[in-house]
Amino acid sequence: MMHASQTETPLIGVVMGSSSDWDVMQHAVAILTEFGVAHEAQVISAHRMPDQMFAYAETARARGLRAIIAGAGGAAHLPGMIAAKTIVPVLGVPVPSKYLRGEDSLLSIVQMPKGIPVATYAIGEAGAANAALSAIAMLACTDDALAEKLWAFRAKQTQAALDMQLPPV
Ligand code: RP5
Repeated sequence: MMHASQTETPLIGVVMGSSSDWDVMQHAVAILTEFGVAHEAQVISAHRMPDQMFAYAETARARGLRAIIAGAGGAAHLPGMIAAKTIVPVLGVPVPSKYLRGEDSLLSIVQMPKGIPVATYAIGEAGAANAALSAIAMLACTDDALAEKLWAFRAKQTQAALDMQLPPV
């Protein structure tokens, strides 16, 4: 059964190789939701449903997607193979794996051949959230309201760091 969710006319696609990736990839969706960016999220497996993966990539640009956040674990070929079939920017998120803790995912995603880029993020939750923030930054190049939201997000984060207290020694 495919996990799928969608807000109206998605600008950002979030795809992942398995529903087991959701624990990590939900952090990308949470950021997109927080910023009010129209998005869709679904399971697309490079190895278990390659035809659907290619169809997704081939139709992405015509459907209006401006970036695709793709997360996968282990032999994480999903971001690279989507990138091979579309010119929509692909942001790859390495999902932690059971045996190699995501180092396999990271290397599978990051080491792309020259000519087919995948922007690769940190392993896990930070990578998923940052991929969404990068996608938002791309949209903010031509969307002043979104740029303001991004600056407000940064300011809030800065204030939180300024307010941090350490326990007495
Ligand atoms: C990858 O295999 C998925 O992205 C997932 O991270 C990993 C394990 O998938 P499941 O066996 O949990 O479905 O394709």
